[in-house]
Amino acid sequence: MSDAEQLSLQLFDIEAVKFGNFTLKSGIQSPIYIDLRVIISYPAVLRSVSQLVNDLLEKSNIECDSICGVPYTALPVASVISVEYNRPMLIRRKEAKSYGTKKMIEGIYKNNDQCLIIEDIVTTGSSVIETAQSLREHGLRVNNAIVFLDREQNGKNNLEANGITLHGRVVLKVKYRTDQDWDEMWVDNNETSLVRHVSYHSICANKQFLDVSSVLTLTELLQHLLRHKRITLDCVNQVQTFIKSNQVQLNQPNVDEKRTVVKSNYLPIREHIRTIIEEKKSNLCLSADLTNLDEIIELSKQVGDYICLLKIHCDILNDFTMEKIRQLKTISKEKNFLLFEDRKFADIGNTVSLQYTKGLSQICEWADLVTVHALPGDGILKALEESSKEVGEPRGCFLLAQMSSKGALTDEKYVKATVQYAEKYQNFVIGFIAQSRLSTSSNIDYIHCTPGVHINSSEDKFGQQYISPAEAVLQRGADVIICGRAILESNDRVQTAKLYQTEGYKAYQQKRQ
Ligand code: 6AU
Repeated sequence: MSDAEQLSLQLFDIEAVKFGNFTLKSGIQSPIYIDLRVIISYPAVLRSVSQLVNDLLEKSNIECDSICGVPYTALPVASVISVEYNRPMLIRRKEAKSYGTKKMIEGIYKNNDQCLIIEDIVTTGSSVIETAQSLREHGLRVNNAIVFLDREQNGKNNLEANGITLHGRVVLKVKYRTDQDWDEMWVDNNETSLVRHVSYHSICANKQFLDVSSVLTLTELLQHLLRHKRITLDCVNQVQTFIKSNQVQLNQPNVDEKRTVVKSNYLPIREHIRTIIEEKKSNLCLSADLTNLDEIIELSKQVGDYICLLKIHCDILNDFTMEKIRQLKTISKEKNFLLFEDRKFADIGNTVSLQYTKGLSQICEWADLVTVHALPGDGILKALEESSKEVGEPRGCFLLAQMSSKGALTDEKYVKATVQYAEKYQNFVIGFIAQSRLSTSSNIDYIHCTPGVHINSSEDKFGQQYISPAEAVLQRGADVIICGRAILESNDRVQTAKLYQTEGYKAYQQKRQ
């Protein structure tokens, strides 16, 4: 008898699975009742459940820095796995504490740590989705979940609607090389058939995907019980009819999460910006050169609907924390603009890669876009592009080709060399910071961003030079206008942002006709 079969019988014997006529919380009459909470009263059963979950974890070759049991039933399972198999554990609170640290996640973790979710039963999938989302918001990577029992009540579809894929008994993940790239296959040795096929690119481009494996499905559980005469065929049929006619739809599929998956998975960042520009009728990048991140967060809520990019200088912020920057990132997703850190990297490859990924600000983790100088040579792009692949979302940069300030040394020769670097790293360099339309040898539609835009001023006291939105777009060929003080120093930032949005987009449309 297999371990799963034996455990199915034990679950029946301790009445974790009952058959009869039950009124569920929803008022529905059900011929089956499953309550795995009782297993804590039967240490041997708790141990077996934990062991099977851990077996699947090992067979699936899932690598994780920590495990997190969904409260409450999966918590003891995760604890046993943690102690027995020496796997550090995290706990996700259901509500934040009202005192002290207000932490949502207990336990020790670092940014980008890989965390595996453990759940006892998946019915709608909502608690797995919620847990994954919360862990991700805290900087953890969550790519896998293991569920003990899949009730087969549409959890799979609900999860898929949220960019999460449920598949049973994955035992082998095969990576193989295609003409252009690496691909992966999931192989189910139970049926020796391919149960799933995912392209490596989609996993790489978006680690938002979550693969959920289950130790046991309800059908398997019923079969085990039938085989050992614990239940009759009639009972099996009744339960299966009930399950088929009670497929659950999540009331509010998590649209945001889905949108994120679709966007980052299918839209390369250059097209993503073009789409935002069209969708929001805005080619305005707000240069939020403020020194307080709380103020930027508030401002982004007010003007987020009118911009396509929000640019900051994180090194001038006196209250920078990763938690706050994640809040800003969440707003950027809600309001559909990209986050742009104007870091102006200009060092050797090794140093910029550290500046991009490490330190207090860990720019690569949250900035969709950064600015880079071509001055040090193209090693800088190689280093940044390589580092950018460590995160699950697309990343890109703008190369500084021409500057808006008086006396800038960016002459024609420099611009030409900059364009050549862009062509060499065309997947990572999505466009230029420039004062004119640059001629390139490929037909890539590089995004040209022009700073130094102001309707009421022609310069500042340090040599910044301004032109109007129409001039930037129609005469200089800008796609995106970058405006800072024109908006920040106005009497009404929201109205002024709207004005620059209107002016910029009017010119953008005119240019594209
Ligand atoms: O509109 P302003 O003058 O208040 O701000 C312009 C913003 C500032 C500059 O650091 C930046 O645009 N900038 C850049 C960028 C974006 O790289 C290049 C440049 O040549 N000129 C320029 O002003 O945040």
